[in-house]
Amino acid sequence: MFKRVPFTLGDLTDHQWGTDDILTGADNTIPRPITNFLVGDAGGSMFDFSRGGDDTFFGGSFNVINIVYGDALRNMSDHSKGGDDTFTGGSLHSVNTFYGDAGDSMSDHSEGGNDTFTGGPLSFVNTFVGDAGGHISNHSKGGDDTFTVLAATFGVSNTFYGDAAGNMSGHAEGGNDSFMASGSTFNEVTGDAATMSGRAVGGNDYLTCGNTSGGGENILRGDAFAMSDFAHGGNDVLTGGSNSGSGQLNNFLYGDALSLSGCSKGGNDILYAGTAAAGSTVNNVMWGDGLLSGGAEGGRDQFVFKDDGVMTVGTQNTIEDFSQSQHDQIKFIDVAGVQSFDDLVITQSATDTVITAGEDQVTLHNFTGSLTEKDFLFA
Ligand SMILES: [Ca+2]
Ligand SMILES: [Ca+2]
Ligand SMILES: [Ca+2]
Ligand SMILES: [Ca+2]
Repeated sequence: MFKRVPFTLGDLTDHQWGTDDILTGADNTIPRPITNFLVGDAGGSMFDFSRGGDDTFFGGSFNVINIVYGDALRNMSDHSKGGDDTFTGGSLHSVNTFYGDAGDSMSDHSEGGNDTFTGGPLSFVNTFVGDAGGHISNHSKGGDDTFTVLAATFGVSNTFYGDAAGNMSGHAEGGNDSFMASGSTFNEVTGDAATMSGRAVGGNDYLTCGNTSGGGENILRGDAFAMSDFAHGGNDVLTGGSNSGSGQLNNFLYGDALSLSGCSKGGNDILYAGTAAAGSTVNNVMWGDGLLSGGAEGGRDQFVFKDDGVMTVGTQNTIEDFSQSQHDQIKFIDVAGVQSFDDLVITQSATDTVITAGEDQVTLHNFTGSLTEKDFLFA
């Protein structure tokens, strides 16, 4: 039987279960920044069959640093389980960091909860880690976490890890996480963990950068920076940001990771290029998997170029790892004058292949094979 216990500075153990609390950070009234430090259940670690409560956090406003831990400040091990926690960012110049479950690592059979982060309209710098600030190992699992920031001012920056900011190893499994940001100038988004090794499996994540009215940079990785050993990427959907203002927006999309080595395997991912309005610029650099070495294998990926009226993908689009043997495909949606393979103009330029589709253009870097109807989809 579980026993409900209020917040403790120590550990949660045995069948202790943290209460469901509402924690509100202080607003700032002085000219220097202040820090709110909020923890949902345990100031120490969680062991045995302990559980975190479902907590609700509100960050403070006006030049405030909010640092929030949904369940445990330190580690989660054994069969411990995080609660489903909710964080809402403060307004005006707040800097928000939210760890959904453990500030440090998760091991054994621990499980992260399903946590939710919603940024305030003027939350300036947001860092979200869905489950563990450190590593996830053994048979531990990340929860299904959700991050949303609809920024109202220019210059907002978001960093997101769906599961762990460190390594996922052993038989660790990432959750199915969701990232959605619009109006932000810089997004660095990783679906699962910084690195994945052992037999870690990435979750199936939805990572979406919305519209900005000006330049900026978005880096989206479906699973990790680097995958090694027998790590397996999830089947992720990545959407680059669009640009309705001036300046240049750069989208870097990696279906799995920057590098895959050992016997790691990429997932089957769908990558949407970002768009730009007339007079603004978008640059899409797309990798279905990442740089493969050793015995690493890529998945079956789809690269989507979808125009939306005056918002088009334009001509600065490159696919870095298009592969016919992996059954990758290129899809054009709502591109004016392009309904079938016959509407495409395909030329070679040194070691590249250039596809012209109406006003849009896609370059397949280091690809000199002959493209056929089977390589394309139209809608
Ligand atoms: Ca909690
Ligand atoms: Ca979580
Ligand atoms: Ca993933
Ligand atoms: Ca892939």
